[in-house]
Order: sequence, then C-alpha cells, then structure tokens
Amino acid sequence: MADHTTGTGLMQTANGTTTAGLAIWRQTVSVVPGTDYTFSAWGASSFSINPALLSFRANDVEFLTLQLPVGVGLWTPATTVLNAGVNSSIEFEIVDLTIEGFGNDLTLDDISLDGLIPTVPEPASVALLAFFASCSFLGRDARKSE
Ligand SMILES: [Ca+2]
Repeated sequence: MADHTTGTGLMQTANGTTTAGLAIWRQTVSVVPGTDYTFSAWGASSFSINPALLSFRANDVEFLTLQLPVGVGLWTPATTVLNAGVNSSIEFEIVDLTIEGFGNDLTLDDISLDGLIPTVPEPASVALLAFFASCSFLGRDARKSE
C-alpha cells in the first residue's frame, strides 16, 4: 500500500486494539487562543475486515470521527475547522473506536493543523494589505504536520 503524500513516503500503520480508549497517535501543539485552525488527516484500511472507526480528540474532547472504508488502501479524508478557544496548546489524539482483534488494521498519513488566514472582501489601504500579507506568513509559519 502506497502512502498518501507522495506514494513512496512514510505513513503510520496500526493494529487496532481490543482495549478501549488507547491512542494510536498523539501530539501536543502550540496554538494562538481564539484562532481558527483547519485540522486534517487521511486514513485508510490496511485489511478489509472490521474497519476502524476513528475518533479525533482535542484535549480529550472528540471533535471529529471517520469511518474507514472496507476497501484496502482507499485514502479517506477527515477535516474540520476548530477554534483554539482559551487554549495556548492542544493535545490531539486519534483513538480507534472499533474494539476488535480480527482485522481492524489501519493506516494514517498527512495529519496537519493549519492556521487560517483572515479574509475581508475589499482591503481599503496599503497598510491593510501589509497586515494581511503578514497574517498569511504567520499562517504558513503556524503549520504543524507529521
Ligand atoms: Ca506520508
């Protein structure tokens, strides 16, 4: 099975657990409080029996689920916008809700968190344009990826 990024790169394959609540992947990232971020990840089944149901969690709160398909190697996206709220860091976790020892094999790739660039319809001055150019740079700089 080829990875999602380039077809020849790295990915993470996991043998789903029979113990509920264990994280397949976990990472804590710094965020700016009150800022919107786009979280995205790709998942695929590595075996056709008992495909994984993935739970994406931020500071222990589920914000997204992804049911992987039965077909092997079919990369499936999971993406949503979430706000940092009062947090200056967020611990992200991916947990497999399919509690099965037979099958339940999955692969993850391209997990990312991107800061959103603020947009307004008609910038009124050069100063405003410069402000948004700066935000664009910060948005790229804030990218976290695996
Ligand atoms: Ca990859």
